[in-house]
Amino acid sequence: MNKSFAVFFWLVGLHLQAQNPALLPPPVRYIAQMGKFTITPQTLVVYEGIAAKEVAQMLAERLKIATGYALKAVPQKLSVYPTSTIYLTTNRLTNSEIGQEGYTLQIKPNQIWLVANSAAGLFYGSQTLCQLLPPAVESPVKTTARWELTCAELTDYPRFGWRGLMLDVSRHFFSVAFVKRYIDQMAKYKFNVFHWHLTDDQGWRIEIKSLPKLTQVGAYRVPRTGNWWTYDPPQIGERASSGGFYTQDEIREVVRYAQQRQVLVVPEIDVPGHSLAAIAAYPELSCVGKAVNVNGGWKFYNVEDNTLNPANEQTYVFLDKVLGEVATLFPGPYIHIGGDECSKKFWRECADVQAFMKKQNLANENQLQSYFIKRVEKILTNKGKKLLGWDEILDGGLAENATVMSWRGFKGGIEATKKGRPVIMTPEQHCYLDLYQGDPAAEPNTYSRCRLSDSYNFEPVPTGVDEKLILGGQGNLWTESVLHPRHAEYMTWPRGLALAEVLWSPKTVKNWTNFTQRVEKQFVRLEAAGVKYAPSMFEPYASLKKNADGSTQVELKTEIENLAIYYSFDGSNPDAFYSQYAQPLVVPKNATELRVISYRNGRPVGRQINWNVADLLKRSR
Ligand code: TNX
Repeated sequence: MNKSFAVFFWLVGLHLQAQNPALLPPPVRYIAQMGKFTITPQTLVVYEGIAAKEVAQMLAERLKIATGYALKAVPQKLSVYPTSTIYLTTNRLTNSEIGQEGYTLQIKPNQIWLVANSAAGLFYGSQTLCQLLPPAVESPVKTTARWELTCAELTDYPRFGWRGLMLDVSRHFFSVAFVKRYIDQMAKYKFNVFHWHLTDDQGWRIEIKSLPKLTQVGAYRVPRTGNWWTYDPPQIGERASSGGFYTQDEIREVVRYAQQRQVLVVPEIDVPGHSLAAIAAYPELSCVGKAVNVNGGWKFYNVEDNTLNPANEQTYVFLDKVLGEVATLFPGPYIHIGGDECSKKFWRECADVQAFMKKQNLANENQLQSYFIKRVEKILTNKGKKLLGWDEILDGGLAENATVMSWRGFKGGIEATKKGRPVIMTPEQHCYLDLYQGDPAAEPNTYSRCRLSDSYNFEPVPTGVDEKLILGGQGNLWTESVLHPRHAEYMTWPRGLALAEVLWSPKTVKNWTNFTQRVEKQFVRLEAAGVKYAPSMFEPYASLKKNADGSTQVELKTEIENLAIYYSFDGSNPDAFYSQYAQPLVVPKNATELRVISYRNGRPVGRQINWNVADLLKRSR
């Protein structure tokens, strides 16, 4: 090749690379091309195949809202369309590589071709298409922008079939409107499972028509605000005025809404433990049989009996009714039955339960729990549903067809795969969205730690495990300390972005620095959509460094690279004219406060963090 030609192609290559989009999750393949496609008031969305209709209409609607153009989705009729047409089709030959959820996207100057084998593939392709447009496309109202897409060819499909987020609506109740908004956000990042934690000790949130007290009594508790587990129990005469539940119509509405966004809703009815709200409604279901209050965040574990009595036939009658109604409301194959953290204390102390165990030849309470779960599995099988449970369902012997959700690390999941059972990995150290994501001094009260990088470093398939048995993974938002919907968003994003990428994209694309750059671009989109996110990845976090001479120094780090940290010990607010952190700090004598802030390119990023020095020095490490 002629030398100047080579230089020309090298320059073109550089140019295309520079335009590489910030897709999150990144696709399997993206090849940029010359030229641009522009959305104009005349742009048509054309669909071919019945599966494409709803997705095309949703895409047209979304583009219409953002651009203000009267965009329409129309069925394929003519063979030639005006310039600027977006075609969605399931009727064309695609490569077998993309499977049921994949798609190919060809963006040319006058046409976009989105081709898939199913509505799901088209839906994910249209999410990608929107991410290739300016952030203004996220806005819920008309905005101005250059509605251009760089020409490109993409091939994309997910690594895992189960890409979930769980929302706990028991500890704190969240409205239907918020749940839909949450599902909307999930769908943009190609999550496809919404695990709805509907019952727990702190509230029963789903209407069961044959057991009305479950929501009349079980959905409400006395109101409390502050730090969970420190609250006062109900005072005499105090009304249980805080809570709520979803009617069956509302449940159906959410299920339909999720379906349109290719999201499977998996309901959880948490038994035999975590059942205090049900027992508050029907006290005869517990071994102790005593009247109890729905818990509102005061200590009760092993004090009040929150477990269903597995020796009482009425328990199974109850479950048959509950799961019968749940099964008709949720068309998906799975019902999650919890199974976690069941206290065995009340079973141990109950004469009826002990006699029952003897009769059934059950050697211990774990075997009794396993007996219980197996009976629940029978109930579900009769209703055409599959049992899913937390890894405690392994204790005492796994039910025959169960799927296991591994939360106490990977251990339970690995054990289940050895029995040939499918697993969803959701280990707390990577997937718990309720834990601290930054330094506790800057974050709302919670416990333990799961930083953005911890979520990003999640690898769902442990070495030596059969990959086929790992259905995928999931982030779990427990809401003991999440009272406000904005806070639920703050806890979910950006850790949800990390999980979206881990669960969708090929393992080979993993690159932390590149990921954080794309996260920053998504922050702009989240802002455009009005969704709250945590800026914690910019902020310093402190740990103590013990020196050989017995002295202690404060070490500061940030999750993302190349930030300058400025600090003060004098109680004033540092900026870029203060000392810059370079090495672990010796706390000056009599200093009571350490204040720090991150800068990049001369501008502050993230929030200022203030530590009380005495508290900081109490940290073990
Ligand atoms: C453990 S994870 C629980 C939940 C809590 C969560 C808090 C699991 C199956 N059980 O009940 O909300 O920890 O992080």
